[in-house]
Amino acid sequence: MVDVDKVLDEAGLTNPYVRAYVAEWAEITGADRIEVVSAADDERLLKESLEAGELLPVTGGRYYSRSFHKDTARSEERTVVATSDPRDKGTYNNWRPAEETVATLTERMRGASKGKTMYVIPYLMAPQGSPLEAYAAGVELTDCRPVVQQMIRMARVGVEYINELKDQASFVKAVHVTGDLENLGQGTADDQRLFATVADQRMILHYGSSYGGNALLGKIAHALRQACYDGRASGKFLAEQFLLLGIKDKQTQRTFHVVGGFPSASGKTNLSMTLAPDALGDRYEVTFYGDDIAWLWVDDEGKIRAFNPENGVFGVAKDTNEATNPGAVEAIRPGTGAIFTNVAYNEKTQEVWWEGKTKHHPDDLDGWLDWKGERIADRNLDEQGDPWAHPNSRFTTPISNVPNAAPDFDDPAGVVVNAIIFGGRTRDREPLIRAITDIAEGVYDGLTLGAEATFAAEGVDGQLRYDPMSMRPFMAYEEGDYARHWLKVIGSAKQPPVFAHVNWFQRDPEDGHFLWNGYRDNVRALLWLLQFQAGEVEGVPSPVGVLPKAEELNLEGMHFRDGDLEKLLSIDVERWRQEMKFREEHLSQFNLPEEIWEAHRRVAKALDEA
Ligand code: SPV
Ligand code: MN
Repeated sequence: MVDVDKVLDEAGLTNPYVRAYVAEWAEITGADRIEVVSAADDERLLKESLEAGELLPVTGGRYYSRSFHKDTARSEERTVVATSDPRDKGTYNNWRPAEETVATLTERMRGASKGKTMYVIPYLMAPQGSPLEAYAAGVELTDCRPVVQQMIRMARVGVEYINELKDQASFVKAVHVTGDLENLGQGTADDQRLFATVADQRMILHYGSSYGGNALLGKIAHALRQACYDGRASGKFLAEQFLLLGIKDKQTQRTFHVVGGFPSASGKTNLSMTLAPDALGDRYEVTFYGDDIAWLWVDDEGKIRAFNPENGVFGVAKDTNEATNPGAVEAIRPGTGAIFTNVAYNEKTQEVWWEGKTKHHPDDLDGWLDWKGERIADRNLDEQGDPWAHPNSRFTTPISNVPNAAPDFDDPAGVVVNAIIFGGRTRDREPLIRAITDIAEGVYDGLTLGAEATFAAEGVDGQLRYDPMSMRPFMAYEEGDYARHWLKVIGSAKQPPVFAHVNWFQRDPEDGHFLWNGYRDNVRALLWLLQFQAGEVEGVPSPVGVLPKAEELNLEGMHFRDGDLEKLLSIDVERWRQEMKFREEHLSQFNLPEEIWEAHRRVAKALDEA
């Protein structure tokens, strides 16, 4: 048996509630050793992992990790939210009763860390000193060392964050046990993996994966699922899968802040790290706060404020390059200590590569291994077109490495939110941008957010896979209550933000070309929104929001084919009427407040009369 008290004393871990929790789970998991870690241990832990072969060196002091080949993404089917109140059961949260879920996981974890070290990671999902600190502290226990190195990049890690808590008992218990990855039956009827957020006990129990999205418990499980639940339980805040960026007008010295929800593969990371287009760079500066999560609350003056609870970026590597995301390329350059997961690795030159990093893969195949660790030069003819990197391969790097990180990204007071945007990937119907000033209509728009089904098998062509507020995989309680909570929080602001829906992906129906250039030019749509909110432009009303007039957008340096701009700034009423039927069906799954149905009917009526 480990002498838990001795280890915790030596680490200076004084919080009595944390000590009791560590002792309890050390006994259940049966770990041979316990080690309390802080960010200062990073270098030593990296060295140990390199020696153990868990990490491989990448040029310039960076690192490579490969996860088990059946363990490369979040598993939504195996992820549940458990509480003791059946009213928390929603459409998307895979609700389970708390008692049986805790019992099942305790049994799976019993003795499962035998022979291993249990790392104790005290962390904070917030800048230190924030008004939401009571919801941000956690202690992850993990039997996987690379999880520690990733957590050090993604969160604030160290005993000081939990020793100094005002309410010593207010931290999330987050237990991660890897399990025997080769014998868990991933994807079969007898799948042993289970990832549970026991929300009303503020406890996270994840068993059966070492992939980031399932194993870095501060990120998805705590800062989204648990915080989504805590936000409503406390009545104080919203925790959303949103980006957060700033746009500074150097002429007026004003900075605007935008948060935004985008379903996966809709360009959220690229937008969050974008720069101003060259033509507007003298006047505007875009700054980065966060690519994935924002917590929002109303301050004492009635303003909506937000911060990014994370300290790093866990980004998709695929298609990251100078053109799509120069900020990310900078943030993972030599000298950043970035960790790459499941990309291709050259064991001779210690380089990494992924699809879209360069136009073609390296010509010389010598030394290259694919994401499974198999030699690319040895591939059979029929395997030659297979990707080198896993499509969900990732890079992990702290925000401080992002070149345009906002100077105040670490400010515990957060920043004032001027706009809340939603954006899907829609080939027709959705204009470039439509502004919404009514709060219920804005929340309604978020609830009907979706991404187009990519394959015919996923649904009717052009029909959306709805992803309310981009929170579908992270919803912690019933969606109607979620809508009520949104109306309550945003409705209590004295200066409510403007809402907007954006779409960078409209295509020409004939030859399929994109009508809008995208990338940095997307900032132009946001600039219009901020001017609209300030009353400097008025736009044109439509049944689904206010659209920009062409002359109100700053399009300096852009070129359009005939008719494209008109299409980007108008709506196809027939397509919208069709969409309203799908929306009705989608919303009927939830126990929605009347305000949301009223917003739906208002939009439907305006479309009928258009
Ligand atoms: C997502 O999947 O939305 C992510 C990455 O942000 S993961 O941590 O894998 O969930
Ligand atoms: Mn995400």
